Formats: sequence, C-alpha cells, structure tokens
Amino acid sequence: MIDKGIQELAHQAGNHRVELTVEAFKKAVVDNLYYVRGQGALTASKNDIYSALAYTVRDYLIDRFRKTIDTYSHQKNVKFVYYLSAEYLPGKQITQNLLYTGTTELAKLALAELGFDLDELIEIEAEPALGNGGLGRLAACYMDSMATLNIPSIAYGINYEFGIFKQSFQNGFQMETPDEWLYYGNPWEFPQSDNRVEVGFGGQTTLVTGTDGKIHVHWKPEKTVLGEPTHMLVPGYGTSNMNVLRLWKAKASKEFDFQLFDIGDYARAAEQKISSENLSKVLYPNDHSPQGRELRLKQEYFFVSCSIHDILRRFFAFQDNLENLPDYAVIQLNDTHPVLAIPELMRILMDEHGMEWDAAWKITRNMFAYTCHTLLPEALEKWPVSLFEYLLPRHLEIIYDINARFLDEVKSRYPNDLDRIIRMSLIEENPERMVRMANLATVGSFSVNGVAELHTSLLQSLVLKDFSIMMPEKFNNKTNGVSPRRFLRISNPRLSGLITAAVGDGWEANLNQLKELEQYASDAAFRQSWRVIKGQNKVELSEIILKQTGVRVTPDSMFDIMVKRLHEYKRQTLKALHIITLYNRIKNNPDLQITPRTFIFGAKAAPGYHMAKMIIKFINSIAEVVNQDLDIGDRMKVVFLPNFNVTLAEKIYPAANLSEQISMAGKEASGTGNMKFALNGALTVGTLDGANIEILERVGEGNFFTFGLSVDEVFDLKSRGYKPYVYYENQPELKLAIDQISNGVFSGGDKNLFKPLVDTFLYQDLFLNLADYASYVHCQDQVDKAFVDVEEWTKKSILNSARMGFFSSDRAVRQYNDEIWKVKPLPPG
Ligand code: NBG
Repeated sequence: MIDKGIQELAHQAGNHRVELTVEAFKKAVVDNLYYVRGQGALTASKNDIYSALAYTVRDYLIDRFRKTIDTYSHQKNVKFVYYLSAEYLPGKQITQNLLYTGTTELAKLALAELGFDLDELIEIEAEPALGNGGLGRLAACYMDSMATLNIPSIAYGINYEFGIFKQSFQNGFQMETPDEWLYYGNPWEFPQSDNRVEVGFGGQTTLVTGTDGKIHVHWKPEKTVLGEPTHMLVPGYGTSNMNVLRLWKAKASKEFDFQLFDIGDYARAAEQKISSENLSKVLYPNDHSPQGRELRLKQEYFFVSCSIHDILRRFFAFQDNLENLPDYAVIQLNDTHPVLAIPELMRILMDEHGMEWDAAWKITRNMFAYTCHTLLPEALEKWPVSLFEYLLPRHLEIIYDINARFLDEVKSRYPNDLDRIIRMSLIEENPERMVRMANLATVGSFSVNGVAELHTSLLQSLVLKDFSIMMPEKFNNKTNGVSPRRFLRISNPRLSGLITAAVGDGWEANLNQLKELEQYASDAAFRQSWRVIKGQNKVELSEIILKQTGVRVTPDSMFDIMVKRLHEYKRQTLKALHIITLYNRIKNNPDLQITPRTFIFGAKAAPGYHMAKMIIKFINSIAEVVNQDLDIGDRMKVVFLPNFNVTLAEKIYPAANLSEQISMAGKEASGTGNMKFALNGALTVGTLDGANIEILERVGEGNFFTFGLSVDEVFDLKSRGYKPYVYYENQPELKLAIDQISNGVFSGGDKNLFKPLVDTFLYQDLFLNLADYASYVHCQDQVDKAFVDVEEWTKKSILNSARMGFFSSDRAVRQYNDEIWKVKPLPPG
C-alpha cells in the first residue's frame, strides 16, 4: 500500500502533466522526449517524437485509470466481466486515445508549434494486428463499448510478438512477411512483472492424501512456463472510465533455467529456453480452419490458465469464500479458443483449493458464457485426445468426468438413444478420438449465443441442435455491433462533422440519434454536402490506391468494394465473374454506356489455403487484363489493395458507394464489415445471410439490393442434387466467362493456372456461385441504374446511415450485460 503522502504527490504530478492547454501539452511532449526517450531536439528521430507524443497522451489516460482503480478499491464488491479472446484487432491506439481524452486538437496545435505534423506521426504507429478478421475486431469493438458503458471488465489475450502476417503481391501472388509490430516498442503498454503466473504442461497425475485427510489429484507437470502480463489501457468515450486489455507473454521459468543450465550444456539450455518463449511468438493466421497444431493448443491453454489465475488473484484481494466467485466474476468465451478455461477452473477449484466436484461444478457452470461465431462445422475446434494425454493429462481427466456425468443426464432424459449420445458426447470416437470444444463450451456455460438472428437460429436447428433441444434456456442471440467511434467518428471525420451539424453532439455514444438524419434525406442542400464528402473520401482513397497499386482510378466512378478475409464461402469469385461479364459486354459492344465502376478488393488468405491464394492471383490477373485494355478506359478499373487491416479499413469504408456482402446464405455468421459500410453511407448488395438480413429490415427494401438463394432454397437445391454444369451450359454470359478463364484469357494463355478454379466451378461449386450468378448479375444491373440517379442514390445513402443505430456495439454490449453478465456499471468517482 502506498502511503497517503505519496498518493498526494503522485496526484499532483498527474495534475501538472495533464492540463488541457497547448503550452502544457507542448511541455509534456518535450519532457517525455527528454526524460523517457532520452533525446533532445537535435538527436530525436521521427519515431522518438511519435513516442514522446504517445507517452504524453498516455499520461492523460493514466490519470483516468488511477481514478477508475480507486473507485474499484473503494467499492471492494465489484463484479467484473472477464472477456477471454485469442484475438484482438484494436487498430491504432493513438487516434482513439487522442479522441477519448479530448486532446486531438491540442496535440495538433502543440505539435505544429514544435514543427511536426500530427497526421505524419500517427502514420508511424503500428497497429496491434493480433487477430485474423471479424472475430478479433469484434472483441476490440466490445472492449470499447464496455469501457464506454462503465462496465467493469478486463479483456484477456495473448501478447503475440508477431501478429497477422503482412501481405504483399508478387506477380499477383500473395506473399507473406512477418508483422513485427513491436519492432520500435509499444509505448502504450505497462508490463506487470509482479503478476506473473506459472503454467504447466505434460507430466503425470497421481492421487495424494492431503493434510485434511482427503484424497486429491496431484498434477506434476513435466514443464512449466511463466506468463507475464502487460496491459494496455482501454478508454471509455464520454466517461473517465478506463478498462484494460491484459495480454500474456511467455517467459521461460527460473526453475526450468536452473535445471537445464546446471547440466552444463549451455547452448542447448539456451535453445530450450527460447523454445518455451516461442509459445507467444506468433498468431496462427487461419480464419475458420483450426490447424490442430500442438503449439496452438499450448497457446490456448497458456493464456487461459494465466487468465483464470489472475481472475482468482483479483477475487482474493477482497474476498475469501470461493463459493461467492460467480457474484464477482463472469467469463465470456469468445469462440472455442478459450474453452479450456472451463476444465482449468475446475482443476484449480478441486486440486488447488480442495473443493468437491459438485461444489466446483456449480461455481463453474455459473460463471461461463460462450459465444459461437461460425456455422462451418470444420471451424469448430476439435483436439486429438492423444495430444491432451501428453500435454494436459489432468484436464483430460476432468473433461472425461464432465462428459460421464453429462452423458448420464442425456441417458436419463433420452433412454435408449445411442445416436444422440454419440452426437452429444464431448469426445468424438471416429475416425480418431477427439475432444469437441464446442460441446464442452455448451455444457460448461450457462449461456450460449450466436451473433445474428439467422446464425443463432441455425445454431439451434443444426450445429448445436441436440443441445438446444435439451437445454433451450441457455440459447440466446446477440446480434453483432460495431464501434461508432472507430468506424465513423475517427475514420470519417468529414461525415462526422456534417452529422454533428445536423443532429447535434452525442451520437457517438448514442447511435440511435442518427435517426434524426432521416429528415435531411429530402433536403437537397444537405444531400449535396453529403455527396461532396463522399467525393472527398473517394479522392483520398484514390491516392492510396495509386500509391499502393500504381493504378489511377476515377473518383467519379462507383466505388464497388469487397473487403474481408478471403474464403470460398464469402464468394469473392462471384464478384470476379460479374467483373468478367461486364468486361465482355464492353468488348462486344465498345460503345456500351455503362455506369463506370472501380472494383476494390482487400483480403488476406490463410497461407496454407491454396484455393484462397489462387483466387487472389485470379483477381489480380483480371485486374491486369481489364486495367490495361484501352477499349475499357475509365469504365472499369479493378484493384486489389494489399495488406487489408484496421488502418486501411478506416480509409476504405468512408469511400464506398457499394458494399459487397455476397456470401452463400447460411454461411456468414454475421459479418460486421456490412455494418461499417452502411454506417458510412454505402448501399449494400447482399444475400439473405448473417446480419445482412437485419440490416435490410432496418434500412428498408428500397435502400438495399438483395439477390440469391435464401437458406431454405440453398438446402433445397443441395438436397435435390446441385449440378453447376447445367447453369454453365444454359447461360451464355456465364459460359463465356468460364471458358475464358479456362482458355487462359486471364493467365497469359496458360490453361493450367486456373484449372482447379474452373473445375471447382463446374463440378463442385460448394458455395453455389453458378446458381446465384444470374440473380447477382441482374441485381447489379439494377444497381447500375440506381447509381445514375444521383439524388435518389444520395437519399438512400443518407437513410442507410440514419438507420444504423441498432448496429452500435454499445447496443450489443448492453444486451450482453442485461441478459448475460448482469454486472452493475460503475462510473468512476
Ligand atoms: C466470424 C464470422 C463473422 C462474424 C465474426 C464476428 C470467426 C470464427 N467467425 O461472420 O465469420 O461477423 O466472427 O462475430 O471468425
């Protein structure tokens, strides 16, 4: 405990550093440059200046953080949400932290007086790219909203040294290089070496008699690794509340060092030390396809074990009776990656705190809530039992025990239904024995939710059907949402200014206020301003495109954009077929008047996903042919922006006219890009999938372009036996496009390069590109017509933004809290 005198002093120090004047800000930057970076005006690099700026902004955060902590300490009985996620994509910290501390303008002025440009310094910051896509970004939006809503919470994750790879193109092929986001250090982090946690792997379990005379299981791991937490501050908007993101990094344990170095083989010992520190080295770059690698399972257990220990450490700071744990902690599991937290908590309660099974299980079942983010069966994690035996023997025993008791319940509810038992078991028997993580999550949680209405209903009727029948009360829907701060206020300052002028302050934290924009849709002057801003954003994106790809695009053309991970179910290929079709129409009729379009793609493919990588090459090849064809001119341009990430996304959404959300119905759990586009006034062309359906319901049919088979129609077609070849034969434009691909028109005459793609289209087409082609192209023809009517299009654009209030992550998080977490918001002070 720091004594009162020091607290006073610290408080004064705080006050003097965070005055809201340009002079104070300037002084603080120079101070931090000198005392933290050890640099003077003559020696400082750009990076030093950036760091000094970051430290200065951080000082403002610290002040709020201390006040938040004081509030918790004062209350003592605060219940916390612990959000466990293997991925986070928070985006650049500096822009958010400037906005939330109200220092953006101050910083701009102060830096200008010092001779620096704020925007240039912001450029320098590397975003923490600790996630693959929507799931990681959703976690970041939810952290933002939890902080904004004053919900006491800690988000736990892994401090990967290398985040998602950096993507570039060589001859149109994706190249991957490591993302060294920590190369220049991370000025936002606070290492917490005092709170290290030891994590075991391997070894054996034995029965021992404890001092109380009872028999306990004792797990003696073969190896241990230390987890060292670092935290980053997560400010709330419009409140001085400050939450934290706690990320774990692996360190070799001392004991381990001693054992090895003692043997005398220094080099080998050092090698092994490095090997245990490799645990948190790299994020697995797979979206939707768990690779089943040993290191990945280790990562999952590592961060989960550290986090559960940390949660208990925090509990014991003010409480002593473990039975009350659920009154102080609720744990949200972001997909199956952190599900080992369930057996880990059981293990700690029983083996380390001597609890009986029933008492431990009661606590555990009251603490966990599970969010499922997929419908692809292959995306649900399963781990070989053999791997568990060797890495986590005690956890396997606990999982077996949970399973035995659970299956007894199933048997008594459904006597003589062996098939049901086989389906619901936590263990899959054939062809290899595997632990089914989604089943474990469902059994061990009191709440199971999907991320859009359709997704939740399909979870209940398909993926987790047996569970939903047996325990319907657990299932609930929480449609995703996105942060209006990150994806409108920060990313689209021009439009934000216009919106504030129209509807007043406050919409950033109350997105339903955008409803008031509706009346402006019929105001010609407002529409004009709206259009001018979209135009300016498009000019800005055009400059980025030119710089990144060398292609000059026309900002007057329709910006038709598809950005998301590359996956066959998302159907970037369907977009490509549409582009080829338009290309052919112009080639056949060089005078054709069509609505000029710039097709913009952004997508990373998992490095081991060959078809996805081929699709990237395919689109780049189409771009090459189309962009160089003089017959086409400015009527069409195709660009693939490399390295799509949060920073680039913030430039893309504001510049979009048309948002492509064209997954095969029943495959995209929700989508969140769809929300970010519409919020920024893009119209959507979309299938009846994921959250598209809910967006359509809210923006209205006249303001959204739908096409394609519905989920029921998809099932129906598949059950009748889908033959893509028939669609190919019967549609001349489609046939021409596929024949061209197959004849090497887009591969410099090479007929082999895209053969796997052609074969997939013609003989398999799992995601029904060919079945939806006609409907898609027809729909796009309607889009063309609509875009020409500039005034009408602008009206629709305004109405899209105006009606997106529901899709704020604040709404989503409020629902999580009201219906699942039931934590009392606690504003500081
Ligand atoms: C993704 C879904 C998206 C959804 C995000 C966030 C996974 C496993 N799932 O549709 O594909 O928007 O999760 O919920 O990454």
